[in-house]
Amino acid sequence: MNETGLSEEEIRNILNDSKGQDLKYERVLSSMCTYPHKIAVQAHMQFIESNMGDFGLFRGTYNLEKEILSLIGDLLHKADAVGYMTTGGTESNIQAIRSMRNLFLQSSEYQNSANSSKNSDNKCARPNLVVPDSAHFSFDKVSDILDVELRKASLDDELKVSVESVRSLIDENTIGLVAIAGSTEFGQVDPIKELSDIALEKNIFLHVDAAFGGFVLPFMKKSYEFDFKLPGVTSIAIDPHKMGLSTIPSGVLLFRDFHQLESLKADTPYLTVSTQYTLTGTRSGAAVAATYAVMNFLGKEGYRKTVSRCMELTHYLLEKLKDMDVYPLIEPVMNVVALEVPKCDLVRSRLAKEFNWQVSITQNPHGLRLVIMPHVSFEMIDSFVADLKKILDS
Ligand code: 0PR
Repeated sequence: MNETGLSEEEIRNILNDSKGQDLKYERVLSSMCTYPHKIAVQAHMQFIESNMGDFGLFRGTYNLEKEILSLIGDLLHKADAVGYMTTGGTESNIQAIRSMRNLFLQSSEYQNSANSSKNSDNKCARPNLVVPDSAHFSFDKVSDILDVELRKASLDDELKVSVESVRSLIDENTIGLVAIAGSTEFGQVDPIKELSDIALEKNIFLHVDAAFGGFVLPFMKKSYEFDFKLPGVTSIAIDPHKMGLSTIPSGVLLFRDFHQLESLKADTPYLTVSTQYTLTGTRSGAAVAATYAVMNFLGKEGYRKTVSRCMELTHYLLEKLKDMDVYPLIEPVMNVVALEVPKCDLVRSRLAKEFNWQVSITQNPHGLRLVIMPHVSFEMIDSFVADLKKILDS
């Protein structure tokens, strides 16, 4: 660090230069994030210093968080669900599984088996979690951090998790299941009703990762069963900083029952509040205000319009691609499209190098992946398809 500071103008110039090196979303078809709504940005700036890690100092922001939880709880058919605002899907997934694991380790069956293994050479078995093979990589982090074995269930032809495969992986050390409502690569929704039935039958937890789909599915014309309406669903991750049009970092984790949240409790003796359930200590109150502002500004009607436009653009894209004999790997459920394109890794790098387009790749099956976020326009799609055609024809 320099002994004396730079001038405001010097700092502004450096920042402008850095900002100029960032890609603009107008060339990005790979991201699950987008420009936050203007009203969210304004609220974020107004609450920039607010720290939810010590919310006794920020009672107003704390009340906004409570309102958000009940708005999202209501959207997900449980207005009295409990939870908190996280930094996004990764933290929500970690905390949901941490709660499952803590409650499993405290359970009387586990305690009994732990006591009996003390008297023999048997080691206490490691808890396991059954996730779809399509689960986001945050679950690999979960496994590592929490020392929980990850059992990956296979997918069916439509890239939904196979219920039979899930069933076959469950044993007495399974702490719970994960279902995805909007998979990262394909935007697919798992058979969550069936998984909810299994969770109830086996008396285990079911976490729904709706980080992306949570702000899409409730606003679609077709109705999907994926939330607390299903009695086996015990927790949900949903991210306002993706399709919710809020600022980063805005995630929400909701639990069906208070005892799940309580299992995450830590004492915080020297703060204005004596307990914390969160993973991080210091936590952005700006993201809370931003999420409150955009959710109340748009209302359900606003989100319905946003989702409907993204879906219209998705279908427009598919129609144009049909003329070029390019088809999706599965019929898109939401605004995530995976295309069957020969040599897609090469196509992806040429799109970036020659035309500055950012797209991504799905692993299994291999395809070119596009996310049609609210920053996408009809003109953007026209121009992207024209550039893709040039590459495929050459
Ligand atoms: N669960 C699902 C279903 C997700 O798709 C993601 C992120 C997460 C959890 C984790 O969320 P956080 O990244 O908020 O912790 N999915 C995208 C991905 O990893 C996130 C993303 C966003 C990637 C913007 C790129 C990008 O430009 O691919």
